[in-house]
Amino acid sequence: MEQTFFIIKPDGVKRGLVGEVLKRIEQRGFTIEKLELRSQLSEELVDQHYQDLVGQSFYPPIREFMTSGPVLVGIISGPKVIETWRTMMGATRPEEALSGTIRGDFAKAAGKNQAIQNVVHGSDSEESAKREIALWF
Ligand code: DAT
Ligand code: MG
Repeated sequence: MEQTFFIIKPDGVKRGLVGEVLKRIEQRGFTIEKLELRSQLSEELVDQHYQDLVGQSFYPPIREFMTSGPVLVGIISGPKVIETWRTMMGATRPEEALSGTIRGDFAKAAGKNQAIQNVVHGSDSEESAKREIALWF
């Protein structure tokens, strides 16, 4: 069965959206295979997770945001879960995320030079799902 890796980011945990996000995963019929609260991420782990973005000028605020508070991380499984979870999350930029998606319903637009705080993460391909699951668990 296909698996993907997800994060409820610091904004999602701080704003009390854990139940809402998990409810949507369960409602959709996906199986929660692993679920862990990580109270403080290291900068090293965040940098490895976002290895493709580390060199970007906008990356330092992302690192700061991801280490700013507890996150919930997990693995979910089901048919086509990688693509379906991405659809359920919605577009990266809150202002572009459609209503009905997690980001479209909950993510707040970021100010200039602020990290985009968009509640959730999900692996974007089979290859990243494998890499991220191995990195985090
Ligand atoms: P996604 O999280 O939708 O997979 P991504 O992998 O391109 O998007 O980027 C990871 C996170 O980094 C994203 O959720 C928000 C932040 N981010 C991406 N591009 C950004 C930008 N141009 N400015 C600020 N933050 C950005
Ligand atoms: Mg991504």
